[in-house]
Amino acid sequence: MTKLFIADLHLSESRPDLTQAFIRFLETDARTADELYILGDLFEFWIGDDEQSPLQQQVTKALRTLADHGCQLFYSHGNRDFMIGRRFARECGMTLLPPIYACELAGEKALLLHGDQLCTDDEAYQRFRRITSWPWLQWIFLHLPLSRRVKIAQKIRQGSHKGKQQKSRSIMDVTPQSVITCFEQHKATLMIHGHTHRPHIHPVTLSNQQQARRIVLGDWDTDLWYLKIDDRDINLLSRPIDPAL
Ligand code: LP5
Ligand code: MN
Repeated sequence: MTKLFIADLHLSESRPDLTQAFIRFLETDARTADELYILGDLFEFWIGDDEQSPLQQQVTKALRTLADHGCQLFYSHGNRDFMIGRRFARECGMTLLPPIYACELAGEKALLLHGDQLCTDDEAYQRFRRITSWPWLQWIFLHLPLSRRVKIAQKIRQGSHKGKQQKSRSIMDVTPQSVITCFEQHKATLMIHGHTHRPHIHPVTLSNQQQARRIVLGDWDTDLWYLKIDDRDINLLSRPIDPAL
């Protein structure tokens, strides 16, 4: 049983090389997998399933083809594409996961999540996250014309970019105590997430001295990153993305 995990591809019309690398990944690596987990921020931003842009259509087709080949697809929302809805998931043949998904992996209780939930020292971000999760606000946003939605998303992205320049590296990383609390609340010993763009396998010591592992996936930019778990083998892998793609 082979399971692959990816996150933070940030696909957009301005990076066709990333889209091509992703499609190739789906046609090669993922074809040999039984399950593919996308742990958020597949897109640079998402303004509604009704957008139906050429990029969305291209990605939908590639994911659907993989699903039709028998690979099970799972999606966990990121902080940039938290508006991905049931319609897009259905079209791709993907199952949407809850914000923290508990399952068994490599014989351990594991948690799958995007990771932004763990950055609790970033109070401005957590406020932003709370406000944008309000259903009535999302409803109003989704009923605006597409062109307005794109402008708002771009404004928020600019605000986020500016905001990040004022924040320290540690504030934008996970808060260690929040990681431990999350492990303990779910009685888990393995965690897989993205968001921070700092790929690594971290050992974590829980309050009762039990050992756990936190695996951070890498973002796709110059290199593509994925985690491969088969039977009891866990490998965090990367390779350069060919800019000529
Ligand atoms: O994404 P990244 O890595 O750059 O930064 C994140 C946090 N930023 C965000 C914002 C997203 O990048 C943009 C999301 C676009 C969504 C489009 C749909 C909109 C739907 C609205 C539905 C109601 O998540 C960043 C973290 C960083 O990770 C590290 O963890 O620090 O957090 C922020 O920067 C948040 C800021 O601190 C506060 C938000 C500024 C918003 C400015 C809005 C201005 C204009 C609004 C116009 C209406
Ligand atoms: Mn993210």
